[in-house]
Amino acid sequence: MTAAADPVKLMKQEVGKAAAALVKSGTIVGLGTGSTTAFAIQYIGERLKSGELKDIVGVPTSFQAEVLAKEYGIPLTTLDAIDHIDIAIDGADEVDPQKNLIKGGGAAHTREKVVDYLANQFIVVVDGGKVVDKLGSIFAVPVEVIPMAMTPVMNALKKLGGKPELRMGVKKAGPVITDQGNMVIDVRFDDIPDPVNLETTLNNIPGVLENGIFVNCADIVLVGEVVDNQPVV
Ligand code: ABF
Repeated sequence: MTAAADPVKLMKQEVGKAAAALVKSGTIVGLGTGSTTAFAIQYIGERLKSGELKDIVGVPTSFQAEVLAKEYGIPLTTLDAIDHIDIAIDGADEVDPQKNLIKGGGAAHTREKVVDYLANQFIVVVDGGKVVDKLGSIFAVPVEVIPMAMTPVMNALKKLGGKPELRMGVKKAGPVITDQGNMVIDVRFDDIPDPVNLETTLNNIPGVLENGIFVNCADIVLVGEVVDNQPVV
């Protein structure tokens, strides 16, 4: 008896496949982070393997994306070797009606923002649970901070009306450390009426490297749902 296919996994696979189908031969592809984007990376690799897709090169946004890309045979490059990115595919934790995002649940938002903002076309892949009326409804805003500034940044976030918490790792053994060797503070706001302004304000706090609010950058948002136990994109 085979286990019934998990409809959520099937849905994420379909979203990933739909994003991978947008990649054209001969292009430079930003490879995002997260479980939904992982399927897009897999299907890009399968398209390469079948010969349907040719001559692409990937720019990973995290160590996780780099490992997956190598696993699926996607050649990689770095931002020093290219002058543009044609398309980036990445996940998100929240998407609002203006396609503003909260990202960083995977503590990779700093490199993600570099790649996603550089891309000529940025494709976001999410499940329906990520779609919100207003940013901050479900997810706190991740803020990458250099360790020596953790306390003053916490205080500055409280002064902004936020409720900051240092992100701890598995089993609370210690703080999560980013690919840059920094820490992540997750800050909850009761309301985020102006994400553009908050994004700038957060990044102007001394000691903050990058925050997880992505504004005016997403071009296409692919949303997966499970309807009558079937994946719908
Ligand atoms: C990454 O994808 C992060 O910015 C975001 O937190 C995560 C979402 O992952 P998933 O697709 O697993 O929900 O880009």
